[in-house]
Amino acid sequence: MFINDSSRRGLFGRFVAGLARTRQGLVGQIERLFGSNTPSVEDLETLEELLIAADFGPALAQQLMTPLRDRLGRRDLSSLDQVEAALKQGILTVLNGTAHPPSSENHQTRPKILLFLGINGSGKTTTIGKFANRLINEGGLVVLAGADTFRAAAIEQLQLWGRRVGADVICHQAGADPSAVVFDAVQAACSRGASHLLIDTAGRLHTKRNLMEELKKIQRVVSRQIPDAPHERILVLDGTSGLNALVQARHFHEAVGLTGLILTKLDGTAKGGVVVAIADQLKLPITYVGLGEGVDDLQPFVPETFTDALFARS
Ligand SMILES: Nc1nc2c(ncn2[C@@H]2O[C@H](COP(=O)(O)OP(=O)(O)OP(=O)(O)O)[C@@H](O)[C@H]2O)c(=O)[nH]1
Ligand SMILES: [Mg+2]
Repeated sequence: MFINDSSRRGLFGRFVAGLARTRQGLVGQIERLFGSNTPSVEDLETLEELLIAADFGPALAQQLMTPLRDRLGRRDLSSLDQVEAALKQGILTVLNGTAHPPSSENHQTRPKILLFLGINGSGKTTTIGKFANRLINEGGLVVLAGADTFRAAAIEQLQLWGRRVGADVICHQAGADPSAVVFDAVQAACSRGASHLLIDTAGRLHTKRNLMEELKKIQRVVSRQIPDAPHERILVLDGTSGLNALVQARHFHEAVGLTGLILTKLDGTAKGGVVVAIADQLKLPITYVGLGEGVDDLQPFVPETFTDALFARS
């Protein structure tokens, strides 16, 4: 996705608002800690605890602290600005160390097929609605597949999003075989000349073997119709579920080979450090983040914007 200067400024504002809780919890405390006095060894201990409390995870928190401790030892760390700059740099290095997401602009095949996965309530259906809206605003023709045939009202929820954003929805009755829905949806997307097919799946616990097998079956059905599809396999993670997200991601990655992650509900948590922990541990690209429930609240994840917004002064 091409992001010009003015949309980057808009993006920054959204990240500033969406990360308010994490910023208050983490950066607010850092300002109190280092605002008026020279950093001490004990202050750096407290900073490490703050990072852990914001869900950066103990290993990453320690890793981020190492350069700060070295600098303090060399008497080269004397102000809040220096502490923040060093921390920001460390976070950015981790975020920039992940794999690059597959480029959607250069994608030749139509339709491009994206499979959305995740545990119950992580935000899959909402994310699909918001994502479809983005694609349609960019001129795309989008079809949605209601392959969550399990949860009551899941099909209606997707249909509502379809009407709201202007996307066709292919679905069967509740209780139908999800693979059969997906088969029909691929046919429909091809015959309608759709640019994208977004597949909504039922929430599933990563520990349930049969449900993970069902995902593989969906994948097989799609790839039999279009050999290199599904082109993206995106895990939707609830940002408020903390480091649990790491365990989920590992299981889903093993089952389907994820191409990217979307973290939702960052607006609802003071533990936004989980974004950095996930990037550090999994090295999978975080493509978008959910910063609210509204149709415009799915935003591309730009590491620099994330870090700048995290440390923005009000
Ligand atoms: N604040 C906030 N709420 C969100 C965000 N994304 C999703 N939600 C809310 O999270 C709840 C669950 O979202 P769904 O999209 O239904 O989640 P799901 O993964 O499809 O759930 P199942 O299909 O039951 O597994 C809804 O109330 C959404 O409005 C977000 O980025 N921020
Ligand atoms: Mg759903």
